[in-house]
Amino acid sequence: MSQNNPARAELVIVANRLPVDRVVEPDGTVGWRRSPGGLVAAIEPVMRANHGAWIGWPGGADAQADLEPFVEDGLWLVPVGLSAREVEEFYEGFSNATLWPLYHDVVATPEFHREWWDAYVTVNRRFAERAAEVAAEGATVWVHDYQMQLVPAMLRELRPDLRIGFFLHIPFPPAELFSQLPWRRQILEGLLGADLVGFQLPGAAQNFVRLVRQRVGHKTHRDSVYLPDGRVVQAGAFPISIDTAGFEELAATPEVVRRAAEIRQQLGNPRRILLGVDRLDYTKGIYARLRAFGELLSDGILDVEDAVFVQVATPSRERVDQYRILRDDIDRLVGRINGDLGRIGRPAISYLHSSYPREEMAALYLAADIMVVTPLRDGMNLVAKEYVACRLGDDGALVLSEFAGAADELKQAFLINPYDINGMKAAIIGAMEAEPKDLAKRMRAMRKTVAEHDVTAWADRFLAALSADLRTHGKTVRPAKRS
Ligand code: ADQ
Repeated sequence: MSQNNPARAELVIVANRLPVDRVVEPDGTVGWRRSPGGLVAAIEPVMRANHGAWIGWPGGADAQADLEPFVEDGLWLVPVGLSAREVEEFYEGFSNATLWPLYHDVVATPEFHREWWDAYVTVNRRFAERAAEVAAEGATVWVHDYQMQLVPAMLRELRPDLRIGFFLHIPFPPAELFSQLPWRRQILEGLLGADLVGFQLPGAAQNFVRLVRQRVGHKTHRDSVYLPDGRVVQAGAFPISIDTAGFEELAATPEVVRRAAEIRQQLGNPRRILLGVDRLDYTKGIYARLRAFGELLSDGILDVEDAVFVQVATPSRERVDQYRILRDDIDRLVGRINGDLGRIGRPAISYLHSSYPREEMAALYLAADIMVVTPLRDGMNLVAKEYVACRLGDDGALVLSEFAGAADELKQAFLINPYDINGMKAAIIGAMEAEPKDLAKRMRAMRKTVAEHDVTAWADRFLAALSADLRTHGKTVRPAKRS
């Protein structure tokens, strides 16, 4: 495919990032490396079945970079470049310092800057124009996440023939918070360009429909919005999931089992291993969780001989101020807890910034007796589901925040309020002291949930709902072939 004479795709994915990273080799040649991620795994099969195209930013700051579409490992990828200023204003600014905190309960203060908004509009338009070039007549376009909320309406204006779906991976806030946004109406109108607007939870869909009624003035009934031109926009909940079978398989391999035993040994064979795995993000509740663990040690309820906390925290968005501050705060807290409460060869917290391959993640999940997932607000939280999928022996315990989307499905977890440190301490001890029979009952139920609702089912369900109303469209999207 060339830019001037494009072949057209029947299914087009629009997301902020391409599923590959652009790497410049020492000799100056540009190459691509697959970036691991749930979204690629979810969408890849359906993309292959439909000869789909994926539009996204390849990373880096060079709007003029080599932006010819290309095929990588059978996937048709269409890069959209961003200038250094756009990375700052659209990505780090409006996406990650305005929308991200606003949509996560304002746990950090969102910043509102008019130049950032202008960049958001410009970049969304570029993505919409690219999608309009690439999509075949009557094709389906699936737009993803908070960075791209204006794309649906911009694209509909360019290509009214398309079927357009939008899925938000993060929470959608209640009207009381969303209404702070100076550009609230434009965002709602942007989303209304889609035929189907999907959220992680039913409450988020309700927030959206209520806001549309209040702020845009359209008629609504339940999850439907009736536009003056006769078009109907459907909202709904489509809780995302993981490649459950893939994790189950990994957790059963002798290498992963061996590695899990090795991790235990390297940690000094403590009676209990607690584990946290998160992007280093202030929404994930890492600080309060480690504080709770530190207090259990300083109160004398736990001893470093009994329990070690492994916290994997992958640095992210490091150019955004709030993230730098958080990293410093957690570094200091871990230093203090280890300094005050650790012993030689026995740190209280094993703190790791690395990014790991899936095999190592599975080994960590297998090694952990208690998985501690305590976000202050989280769209879903895939880590909780990955842990459950790996517990083939129906053992282990999940301590889970009520404010993670995953809590809606994983009801048998030890549910906590992440703002309540004493409650969190009690839940950790409760999980540690629970009878194996109780743990097995809980884990069995949760494993059943993640086995029945995996990521392929999620993508199929969304795309089926998107092609459900065929009054004006003769085409449907083929479901992914199950292997
Ligand atoms: P995230 O905020 O990134 O996702 P999460 O759902 O937990 O959060 O997904 C993180 C993913 O990264 C998991 O698959 C995990 O295994 C992986 N990961 C984390 N640390 C890693 C490390 N050190 N090495 C390797 N892999 C690591 C956003 C929303 C979530 C929503 C997802 C999907 O914020 O609420 O669940 O999108 O919609």
